[in-house]
Amino acid sequence: MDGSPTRDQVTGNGERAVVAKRVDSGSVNTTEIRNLARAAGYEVVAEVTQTRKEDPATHVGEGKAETLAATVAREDATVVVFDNQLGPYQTYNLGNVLPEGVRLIDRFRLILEIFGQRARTRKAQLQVELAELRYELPRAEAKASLARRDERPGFMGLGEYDESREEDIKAQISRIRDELDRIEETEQHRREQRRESGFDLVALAGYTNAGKSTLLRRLAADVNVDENEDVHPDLDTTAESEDRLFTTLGTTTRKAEMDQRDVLVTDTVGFISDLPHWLVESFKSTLDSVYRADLVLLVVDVSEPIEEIREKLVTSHDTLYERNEAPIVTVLNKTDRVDDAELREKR
Ligand SMILES: Nc1nc2c(ncn2[C@@H]2O[C@H](COP(=O)(O)OP(=O)(O)OP(=O)(O)O)[C@@H](O)[C@H]2O)c(=O)[nH]1
Ligand SMILES: [Mg+2]
Repeated sequence: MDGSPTRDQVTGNGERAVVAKRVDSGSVNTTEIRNLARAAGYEVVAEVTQTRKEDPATHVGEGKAETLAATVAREDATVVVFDNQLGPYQTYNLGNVLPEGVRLIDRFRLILEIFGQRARTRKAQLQVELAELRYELPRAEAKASLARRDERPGFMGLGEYDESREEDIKAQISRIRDELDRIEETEQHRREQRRESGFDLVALAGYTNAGKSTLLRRLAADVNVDENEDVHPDLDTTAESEDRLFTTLGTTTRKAEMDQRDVLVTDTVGFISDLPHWLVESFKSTLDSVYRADLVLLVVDVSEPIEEIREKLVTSHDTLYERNEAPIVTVLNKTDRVDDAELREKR
């Protein structure tokens, strides 16, 4: 039930999903989790929300869990997407309430599914794999320690107790880390070469769907990829834009048209709120192109409500905070969607 999907398992695919979300207080906003579910390929057919403190057994209250099950049955849904993080015990209990065969995933599993679908390069695939293993490790540890305590195999149907699984995960994590380290070294070397040949390195960062890839195409000159292949193996003729979360997963670097200086602009994966530390860490190789740039352009979608802009800026700065070495300049994007008065206010 809580098992990792295999690498080539296709998720989403128009499956009918019910979105669920609990908050401690205030009103519940499901816009982002719905967009994430859609980005993963699910059709969101209903939502179940609750404002109350977390129930240790079923996350939402017992009655709400029943409502959720009834909604899933009524809508003929096959997936429940929780915006909250679910513990292994809660996953197990909710699984018992839901109709047979319904999959239950949380926000992080969902983001991992999206990343898994978008991962094209070796580096992106390794990073997704690393994040999945890090997601699984504490769950394997919990299973093992509970099984040890109870001196019985298996923990309440959570699967066969197998201590070697834990060791296995740790070994895989360290193997992937080594490979990613080597990739990082190569990329660091490439950045140094580029600086030596006179390029300033500018990185586009910002919340997912802010318009980074669109801006890259605006800034970038046409580059003959073949001609530059040796020097710039990560040059790409396209940087896809779409009104969808996490369109971009890998990095794309292009030469920008500037009067005075030679600039290389890099587009990369977007930020999102409530990401656990291990997930951000897993994408360190990709985020390094931001952290190690000469200048970071932090792209903001100015057409959104001011509160949302503020929250997304906080998330972006949090993500950059620990590692970023470059100065940050905030860029207000999508200005065509607001009038002058609104723009002045948001500035
Ligand atoms: N109106 C308007 N729309 C824009 C502008 N810039 C981007 N968009 C739209 O916003 C959506 C997201 O743009 P992307 O460039 O894909 O955004 P991104 O930041 O690269 O998103 P991810 O790769 O998903 O993190 C697309 O539908 C774009 O067409 C702008 O200046 N004005
Ligand atoms: Mg993009």
